[in-house]
Amino acid sequence: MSSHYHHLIQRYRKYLPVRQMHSVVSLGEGNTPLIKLGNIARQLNKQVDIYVKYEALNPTGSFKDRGMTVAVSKALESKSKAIVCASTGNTAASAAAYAARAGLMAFVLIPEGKIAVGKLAQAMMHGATVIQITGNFDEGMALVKEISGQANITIVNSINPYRLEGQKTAAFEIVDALGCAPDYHCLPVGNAGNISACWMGYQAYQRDGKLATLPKMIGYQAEGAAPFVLGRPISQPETVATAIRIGAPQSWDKAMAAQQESQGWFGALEDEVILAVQRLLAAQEGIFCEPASAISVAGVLRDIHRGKIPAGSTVVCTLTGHGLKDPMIAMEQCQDSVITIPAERAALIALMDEKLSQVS
Ligand code: AN7
Repeated sequence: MSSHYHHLIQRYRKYLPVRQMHSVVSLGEGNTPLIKLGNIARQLNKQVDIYVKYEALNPTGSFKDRGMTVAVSKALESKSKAIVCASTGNTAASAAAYAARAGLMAFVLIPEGKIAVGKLAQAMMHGATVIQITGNFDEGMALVKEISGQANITIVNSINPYRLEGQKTAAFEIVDALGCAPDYHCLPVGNAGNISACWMGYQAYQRDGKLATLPKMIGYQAEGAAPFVLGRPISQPETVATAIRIGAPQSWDKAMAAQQESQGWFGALEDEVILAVQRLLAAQEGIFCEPASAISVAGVLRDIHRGKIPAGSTVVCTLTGHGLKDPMIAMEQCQDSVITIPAERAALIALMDEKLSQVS
């Protein structure tokens, strides 16, 4: 491997189904930081090492780019003219960007009024045909599946196997960074592609002799959109975490297998808890992720508290998307945090003195 990082297909080509390096469509995805929590971890009543895999630092701000680079490279190889997906937002943003890069058309179906504004802006700026449907993600997904088989159009949802192939590289990077697998790998679960992909990655490394023990895979869902916790799909998912507002996950069997084979579990968290932990990560760790991502840390904190995750454990939480994706939800939570003063020295000093006196 060259010391200069290019992209994940090059770094992990041995494990990926891409053979023609010249047709790779890349924006420099992967190689995201694994950050150890400090202030939050110190406040626990147990010693647990919690790392976050900050997938927000992918080119379009979410983990989707890992899968999209492979899926779009393969679409180009197979002479597709267009890509299509249903999306709660991040897949649409990623598909739009990689299509722009590849010179392909992108059609993205989004649930009307239920996607974060940053994601919508991305899809629009990258020139995708943005199609709002008067229905939720699951209905959009069903529609996309109905048009599968159309000549020259490639579906880039995670039912496209190349998406999961690319996304499994997150597990490789975690093992490469830690030198082993974590004891627990916790992820938000929507369509359930990512938890399935990471499990594939750990298994591939184990087969290759790079890993002695596998992690337990833990999937967290929002209370109003928790089909894995209920054990069946639901028709009206609802949550503030619009990214994972999904009731009929496409990778059901794969995710179930990951949980069962790894002896992990699924859990559900309330919207208020998700938002509180989103704020906690931002305010106490300097890490800004979107609500859907915060659920992984929210779940871990709860399961440490409940004793399901014991002292001495090493935990990795995937922070799947950037906080900037959803500025509205962030602003709503911090309504009163901007202070207006006259542009005068005395007013500024008075304010700073007051604030400083509150901490000492
Ligand atoms: C930030 O963009 O499904 O369980 O259409 O955007 O692999 O679906 C997004 C999912 C977690 C869940 N966190 O991952 C889409 C879409 C964020 C996400 C998930 C998504 P999967």
